[in-house]
Amino acid sequence: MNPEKFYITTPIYYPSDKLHIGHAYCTVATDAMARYKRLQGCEVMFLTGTDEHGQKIEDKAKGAGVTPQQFVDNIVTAPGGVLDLWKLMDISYDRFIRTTDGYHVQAIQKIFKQMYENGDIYKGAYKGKYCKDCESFWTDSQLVEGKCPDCGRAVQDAEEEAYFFRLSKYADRVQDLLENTGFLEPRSRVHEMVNNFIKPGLEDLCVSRTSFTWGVPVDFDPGHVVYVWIDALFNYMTALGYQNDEHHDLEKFWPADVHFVGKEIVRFHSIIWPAMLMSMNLPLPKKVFGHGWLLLDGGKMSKSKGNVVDPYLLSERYGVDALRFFLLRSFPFGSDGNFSNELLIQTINKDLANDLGNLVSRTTAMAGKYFDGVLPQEHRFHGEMDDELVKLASGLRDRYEDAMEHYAMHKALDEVFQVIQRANKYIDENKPWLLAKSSEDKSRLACVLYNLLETTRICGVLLTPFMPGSMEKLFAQIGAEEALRTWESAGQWALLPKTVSVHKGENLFPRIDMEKELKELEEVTAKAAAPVQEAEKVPEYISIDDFSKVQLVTAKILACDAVPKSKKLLRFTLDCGEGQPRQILSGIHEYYEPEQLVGKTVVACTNLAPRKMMGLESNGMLISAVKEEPDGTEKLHLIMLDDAVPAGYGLC
Ligand code: ME8
Repeated sequence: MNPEKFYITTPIYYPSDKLHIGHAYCTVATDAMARYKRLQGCEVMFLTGTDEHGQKIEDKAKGAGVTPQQFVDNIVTAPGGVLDLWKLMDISYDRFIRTTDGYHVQAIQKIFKQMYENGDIYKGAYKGKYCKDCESFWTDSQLVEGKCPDCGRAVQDAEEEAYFFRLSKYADRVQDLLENTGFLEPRSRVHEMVNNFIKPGLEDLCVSRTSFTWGVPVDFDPGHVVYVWIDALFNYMTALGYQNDEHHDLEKFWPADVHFVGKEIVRFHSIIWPAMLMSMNLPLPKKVFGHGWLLLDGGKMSKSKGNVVDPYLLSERYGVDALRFFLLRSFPFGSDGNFSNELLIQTINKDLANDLGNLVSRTTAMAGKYFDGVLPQEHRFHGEMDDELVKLASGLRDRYEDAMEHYAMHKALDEVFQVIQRANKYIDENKPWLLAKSSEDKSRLACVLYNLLETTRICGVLLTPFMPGSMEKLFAQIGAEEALRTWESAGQWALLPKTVSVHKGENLFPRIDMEKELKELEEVTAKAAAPVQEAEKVPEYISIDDFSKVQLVTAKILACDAVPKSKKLLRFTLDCGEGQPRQILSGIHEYYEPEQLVGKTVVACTNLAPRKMMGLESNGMLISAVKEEPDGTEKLHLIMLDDAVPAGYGLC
């Protein structure tokens, strides 16, 4: 029995750069699953969206000279953005959430407060490392060669007053969930989570930040914003109406049937997410499935490495369905897969042009040539010759279902293509062109073509979730009416009318000339990359009005000492010409000893909003030059003026 409801999600994407084909991989997989479930008659909720808060977005927006909201809008809703990409890729999502949507923001504030009130969130001080790219906190022992263990990039010291979630309290329950239920798949990821994260000791998780503002504000403690992952994970429920009145599907669809997520974010989904739900006494999702990465030249595709593949370019050249098919046919969903243009073209040529395309075009062409497109009533069945194909095609739906239920989409496709290959062999065995020569063999010829059409129909139904647009065209060519495109019909043989009308149409998947195509592809890719590099060189101008908003003054250092318990922070008492001293904290202890600095004249920005660090208020910022050292680290040099300049003078 199929469940009546099915709730499936993709991760919500960071709109910090344009999405690449690695992002499309997960969304296409989710779409195929959602379409498969709809085909089975389930009421499906397919959720996707964008995860729009966090320091990375704030920094990028600053760099681009726009507000964070303008920055994300430009990647999500502008032409060529995320919404357009999903439209192009035929993604049939039912709901799209943006974490900047008002209803979500308010719901997150309520959730945070409830966890604070139930005692699972408490206030403390965070000291450790932070990877801005992954928006992840790390302890020293978790770093790999001093770098972020997920992405290998440099981490920064993070030290601030913060709220913590009592993750440690849930360690045993989460371990039990992972080890003793089917919550996380593939199974190999269970060992990774338990051995790498739970067994070494699960520490409480820092769940608020104060060093930037682009996030959901903690409403009962201004200055704190909710850690972006807490904000992001709850999207799966707020999008259904949890803690808001925008939607009303929570009862119907929660708990989710499956969250599809990339392997690097399995940790968040299989440890932090269930622990937070346990804290809120909420039902857990039924499954988290961690898929592998699309690799290019052996490394994960990522914009910052400059090795991304553009899904727009590939869909334009080969069609959306060929691209969707390639992604799910070529790589087992749980494992990494090496993307290459050769593999893409090879897959299109072999499976789509040769196997499926040939089966359809040969069958429809012969029906046209020998019967003017309409098969006769009389079909002569030949047990020995027909049984194997008929049996294989009739049982296909069950084998396919078995694979799909285990999220093994490549296996389901393999089952379909075994039948398609068998059908092509059946043509060679039966030699319809010889049967056509004798009028006595016409009924046998009709039966052969009919068996081929039925096989194609069943395969077409089961390929619909993967290539919806092309399968509609296929059904039109083989004369399969709507009623013969259903899940029920894919489990039955001989549903096409005996006198079916066939229409040979356009070639569904034209063969590609590999050598010529690879050369052209190289040229277009190079051309497409060029304007981006040019564009990146264009400076982001600000107006003089923008500049004049920044109040820069000369400041004399009256006193300086280290902030207790902080490795980085120095506390400065400054004369900024205001009649009373001003206190500013600056994270430069690694570069200067306090006594070196007393008496020096420096530059301070005095109209930054006051901010608390380690319990002390900082009223501005000292200006430093950032110098990159030969080993790649950055060193700050305070801008110092000579003694001729007194304190309190403005800079222009
Ligand atoms: O992680 N191959 O967002 P994101 C396969 N906002 N999958 C890839 C990939 C590749 N080369 N590159 C990226 C986030 N992905 C969070 C999610 S959910 C509550 C918050 C996948 O835009 C990646 O593994 O960085 C992840 O599952 C998804 O794209 C979104 O990545």
